[in-house]
Amino acid sequence: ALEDLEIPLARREAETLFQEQPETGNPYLEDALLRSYLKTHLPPKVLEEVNQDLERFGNRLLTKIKHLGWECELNPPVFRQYDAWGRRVDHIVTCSAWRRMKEIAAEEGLIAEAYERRYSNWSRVHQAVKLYLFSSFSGGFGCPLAMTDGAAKVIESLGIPGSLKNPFDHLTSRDPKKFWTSGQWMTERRGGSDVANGTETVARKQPDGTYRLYGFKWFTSAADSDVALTLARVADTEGRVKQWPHGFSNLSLFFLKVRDEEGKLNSIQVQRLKDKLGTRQMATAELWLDGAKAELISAEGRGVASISNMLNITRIHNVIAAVASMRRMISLSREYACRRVAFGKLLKDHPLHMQTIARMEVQTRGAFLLLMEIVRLLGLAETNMASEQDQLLLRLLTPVAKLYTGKQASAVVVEAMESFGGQGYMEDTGLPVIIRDSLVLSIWEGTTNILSLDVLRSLTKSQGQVMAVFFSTVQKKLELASSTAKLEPAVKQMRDAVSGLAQFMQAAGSRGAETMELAARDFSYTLARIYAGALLIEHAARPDASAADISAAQRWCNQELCPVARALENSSYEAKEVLMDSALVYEG
Ligand code: UCC
Ligand code: FAD
Repeated sequence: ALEDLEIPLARREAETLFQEQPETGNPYLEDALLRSYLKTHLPPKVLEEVNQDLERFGNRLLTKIKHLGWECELNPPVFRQYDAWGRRVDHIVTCSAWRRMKEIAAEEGLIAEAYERRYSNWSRVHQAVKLYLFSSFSGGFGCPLAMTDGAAKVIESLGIPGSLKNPFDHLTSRDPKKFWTSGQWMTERRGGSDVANGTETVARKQPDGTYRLYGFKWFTSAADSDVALTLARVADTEGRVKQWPHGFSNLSLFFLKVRDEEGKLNSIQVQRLKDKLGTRQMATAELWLDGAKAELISAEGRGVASISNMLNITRIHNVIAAVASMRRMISLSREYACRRVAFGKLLKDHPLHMQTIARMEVQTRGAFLLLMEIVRLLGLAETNMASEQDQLLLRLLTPVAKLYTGKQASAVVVEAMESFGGQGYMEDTGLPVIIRDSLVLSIWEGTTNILSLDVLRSLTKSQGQVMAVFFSTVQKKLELASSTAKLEPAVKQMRDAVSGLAQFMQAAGSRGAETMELAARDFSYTLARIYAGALLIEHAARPDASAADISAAQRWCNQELCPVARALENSSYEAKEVLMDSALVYEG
């Protein structure tokens, strides 16, 4: 009888030993680097208002939006092809929380903020920071917002033509009833990187001047969106596709509404929804365009160049999502370390565990400052306050940051998962969602290699000028820090890396395009590490910098800052290595 009693007692005792869930607070108030960045850069009046807005928004995220985000994860979109009576409806059914996210995005001005420009050049920073805070709680809604921002940017850069005035107002509206989102349909089956050669969709001109599109779009995210920008080849009335001279990709850019006034699809059929590893809260569809009515919005044959305005914005949103996912995982991880005990003490009191999280923190800080630098430059460009140098730098740093932070996010979130032990691997903690959703960041909006080649494109386009701007900007930031004794070793490491990069540029210049193509990835990583290092040093050189700011700069600069220098020494970019790469990959 005594034994019988002991079992329930033991169980009762065990039931009090649940693992505690990490609870984080207002994400704005808990983000020391974000707050110190804003304090350093925003004019006082702007800071006062932005600070209030972000604190309020942080509370809203914590108390309302977070739960909606989780609902989106639990209720992913479903595809209903037929109604009960056998009629084809192709309905993508989204959950109420997803639809509520759209309303919240409008209410918070998550797109509007950037186009109203009430804080002039600082509006972009304000918008980006809100999106950054929103990202990890948004249940994937950051994706349609990225493309909406991109579409608004394209329309604005076209001077908001009369026919697009109404769509522009919808895309940038704060009214939840009026707010529209946009898709970006570029990828077809034959290729998502090589869009110019991969696009089979044709556009036939109609007597009223509009076009009808015929083709198959292989990946279309946020397929429940109201409108889309897409690419097609213009054909004549016989269906023959025009040939364009060199410099024209054959593709043109189109704007279309996904549904008509009655809610009927615009001669579009949904083939199916993609069965994705992550971003499952958001519908990515395969679409047949079967005569979809569309408006040509670029010069004929200039589709790729015209949609690049969208790409550069969505790539910045990708950086936002990458930094946000790292920040979220670290917030949870450091909080967990204050609750979980191992070997008789809290995880936070195990130096090796803290070192592991601190390394992630350093990566995240570098990525965060890179993000802020890009949106600062974008804000200047959009308010006619950017110098030519600023514009060149923005063009260069956008792909650099996208490719670098996409990879960082994958590494950091996986490392952070381990910091929860087995719990990190459990679905219902929500942690695997962050990991799955981060892994796509290096694929969509251009893969790492494609973005590395885009970095080279920006060099070619500026005839090398952009690198002169890069070097002088980094030098200036280092000079500002030269009187801070504690930063001396970091500044020295940076100067060595900068001269390694300069030597590489000189050597590569005499070797031709093949060397640069092989070096493109290492080169882009070099730019990312050196520029982020300069930003960390600049931030650490402020009079009110914290010890952590200084340490972050020192530690960042302790990593290999200039991978191209070593690779050049090892002859990694020589033609014989190309053959050896293939031999290695295909042996056996
Ligand atoms: O993946 C997608 C959506 C995912 C869901 C949304 C996620 C949102 C973010 C996350 C937040 C949570 S949409 C699909 C994305 N697809 C890509 O990114 C395509 C990847 N491929 C490329 O990026 C290629 O580099 C291409 C297609 C852009 C270009 O290939 P080409 O044919 O070799 O292009 P060219 O001939 O070099 O360039 C054509 C023109 C040139 O201008 P001109 O003729 O004046 O010299 C280029 O300078 O386009 C210009 N151009 C650019 N300009 C090309 N890229 C750019 C650029 N990035 N910025 C400015
Ligand atoms: P490929 O172009 O076939 O590339 C395969 C591999 O080859 C990649 O690793 C690439 O880096 C490498 N490669 C290709 N060319 C080169 C080269 N010249 N040098 C070196 N390496 C090279 N697209 C849209 O248009 N709209 C969307 O809404 C959308 N949503 C998406 C959602 C999800 C979840 C995913 C996963 C993708 C989505 N995409 C969308 C598609 C995405 O943009 C493409 O998958 C991506 O651009 C890569 O194209 P691809 O899949 O055709 O790969």
